[in-house]
Amino acid sequence: MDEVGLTVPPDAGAVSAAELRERVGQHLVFSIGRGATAARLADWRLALSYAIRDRIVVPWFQTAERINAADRKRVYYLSMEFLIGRLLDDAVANLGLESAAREAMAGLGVDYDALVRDEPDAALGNGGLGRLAACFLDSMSAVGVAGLGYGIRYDHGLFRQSFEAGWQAEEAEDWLAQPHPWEFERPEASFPIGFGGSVGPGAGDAGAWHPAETVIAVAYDTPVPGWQGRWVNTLRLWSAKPTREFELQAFNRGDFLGAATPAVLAETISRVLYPDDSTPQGRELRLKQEYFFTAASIRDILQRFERRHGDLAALPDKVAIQLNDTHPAIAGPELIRLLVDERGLAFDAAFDIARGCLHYTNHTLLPEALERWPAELLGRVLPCHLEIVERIDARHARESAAAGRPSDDGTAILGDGEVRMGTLAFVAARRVNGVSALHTRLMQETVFGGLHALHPERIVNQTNGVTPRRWLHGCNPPLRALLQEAIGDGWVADLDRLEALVPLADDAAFRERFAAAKRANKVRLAPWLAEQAGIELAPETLLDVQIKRFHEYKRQLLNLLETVALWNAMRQAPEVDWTPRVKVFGGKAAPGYRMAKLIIKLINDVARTVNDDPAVRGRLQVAFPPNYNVSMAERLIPAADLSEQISTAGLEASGTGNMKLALNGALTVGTLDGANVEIRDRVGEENIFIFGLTAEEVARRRAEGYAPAACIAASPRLAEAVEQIASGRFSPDEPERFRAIVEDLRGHDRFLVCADFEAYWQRQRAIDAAWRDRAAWTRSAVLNVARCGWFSSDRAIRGYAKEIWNAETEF
Ligand code: GPW
Repeated sequence: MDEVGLTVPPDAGAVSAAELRERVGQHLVFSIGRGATAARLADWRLALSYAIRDRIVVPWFQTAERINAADRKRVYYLSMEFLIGRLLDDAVANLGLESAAREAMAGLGVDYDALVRDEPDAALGNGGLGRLAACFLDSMSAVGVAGLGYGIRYDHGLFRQSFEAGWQAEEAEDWLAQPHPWEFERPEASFPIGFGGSVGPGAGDAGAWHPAETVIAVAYDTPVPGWQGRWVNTLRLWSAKPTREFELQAFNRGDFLGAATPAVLAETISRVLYPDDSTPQGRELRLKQEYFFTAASIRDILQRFERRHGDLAALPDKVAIQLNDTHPAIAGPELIRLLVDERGLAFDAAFDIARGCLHYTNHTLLPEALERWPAELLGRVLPCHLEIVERIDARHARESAAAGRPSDDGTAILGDGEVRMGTLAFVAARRVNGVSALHTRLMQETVFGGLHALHPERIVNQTNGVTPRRWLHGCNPPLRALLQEAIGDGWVADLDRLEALVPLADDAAFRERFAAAKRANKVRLAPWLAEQAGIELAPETLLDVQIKRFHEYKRQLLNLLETVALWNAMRQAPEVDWTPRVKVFGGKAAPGYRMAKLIIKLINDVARTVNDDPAVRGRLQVAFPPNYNVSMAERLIPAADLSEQISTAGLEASGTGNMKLALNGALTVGTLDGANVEIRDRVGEENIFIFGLTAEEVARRRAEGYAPAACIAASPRLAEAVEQIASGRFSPDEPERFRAIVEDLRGHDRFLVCADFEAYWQRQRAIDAAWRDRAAWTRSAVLNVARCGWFSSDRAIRGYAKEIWNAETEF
């Protein structure tokens, strides 16, 4: 830097509003090419983003220098999804530049908040899995882990959802339609990635691979500043580009169309994020995406290692690779292939090195959500890797036999013509982790039972967490201000400090101010909710939210049935002083998931009926704002009073929305599932509304032959609600519309909605009553905030660093 005589901006943070304003003006003119009078909001936003990015670059270099100088062990987080959302406000806050940025923009006549909202969400993920990866990136920078995230730079992120007559419609998302100011293209960091072809006799003992097609993976780097800008890691996303040679050969032959074919194939690979959450599509393009970003990342990792180290046996001392679910599980075979074919190692030595570096996080026990690839497809797209998978399976079988395990214990990687990616990831990993205490225990007892018996030290727990920067400091200014006054701001980097609030829960004056902050958030939300969903939110109303992907196991249908039953009860007893509620639903369904989309339509039909009914006006309203995303979560979560976490016990691996809502002072109504269990353990039984069957009870009910009809018959209010849906009460134009839902509820009810209905109803009425004692409610809400510090993703990352990666943390 200094050697080339550049004047670099001094320390992050140390910039005045005047200086920042000057820099914004310069970027507007010289980077955007526009003058102040012609500038649109987006131009100002880009100009400010570049000015902020300038402040990150030097600490970014300094972080790299520190890591290199200390030869620190590096942690690579491989994830198909990074649901990062907007970056400007987050970067500004991390650098401590909030007042400078506001003042600078005000001086230029631009509203800072409008400018922040102008930024499109980077929606490179579906839901919890992708958002967890984003929180982990933030925390790796916050605690100073030498971390690097690898993923795909999708041209189109998760689709935009709208409602057409209440049905979900999907439109392509276009976050790159405007320049993305946070990234740096790195054309020099590129690797050819092959597909198909054949495996011939080669140098190593796995045979050399001759791919039929090749694309180029090109890196785009986004700096990830940690709290106070003291550490800056990188998110490296790969984009697929065509190889030039291919194009030119065809072009020279006069085959112009053929010349474009590789370009089309190449660019298809990073074109679009698959919109399926927890239900993998066994499509060839998806497999190619998985291999594409994994192979590029592994090559990048090896190259970085080999620039500084000679002995490949030392790889596990310097490199930890975390696989976010099985999507990058081909990393094992790929690393072995590179070590054997290109570095000349023996298979067993290569396997041991790979297993020394790789770690796998499992996020689900749902059998249909576990990835399996037809061996035929894998052999066609990645012939060499299929051979390596067979060798890994053979070695696993030998280890298994040596340990005296039966050969038919169901732990084979290959079986029924398929490759079981969870098993592959497990066998090739040093550590395998679940994402909540319950989930990890169930992993050990169920899906990975056989593998756990063989490798009892391998499965460990790391309960999920969320970043307090985005999910408290950023999204909840009223509460942040109150915390600042009450306990300072140490909590932002050390969330356990929220415990200092515990005594304040009994301080009436503090409770008043806490309630006022919640109220301010609701007042802030109201106009938006009115505009998006035609709902009037009075601040006295209990705001009840269920925001998450639509999936039957998450049981939005249970919430909806209770809504219908409550509507009936209010109509039948208008003289009762009902607790007023607004129920908010938010979330997307996979475009091919018919049942989930039908449930969305049912919610919209019920919402119309209920909201139009004068008999419940001011008492019950249902809002379903379209296109739930990270930014919408940032609006809703601070205002919420009640958090719906009502999955069938044993099926939600962890949940992270549950943590965000509790951390912002919403009380949870929930089953003993995922991390709800740990939330209860921390906030205390009296500050959470637990109901329903436990995971063990669910298993027992199913084993006994669960029949929902008996539950419906035993609950008149459930029977009435189901009958209304069946008879077209909410769909008079098409009475049969919800037949599939009704038949499923009455016949099979795989997710035990009917079995839990009465318990849920009773709990909700207890919630109505609890809301009336506002001092006691607020006391519980304060205690939720005070005791949820443990759910920081900083704690989770420190856990991974110590117990899985064996990597240092700087702070
Ligand atoms: F099925 N999760 C997700 F395990 O968001 F792959 N998408 C997915 O495809 C899967 C899991 C998969 C979620 C879990 O459902 C949620 O319980 C968990 O909190 C989250 O991953 C992060 O661990």
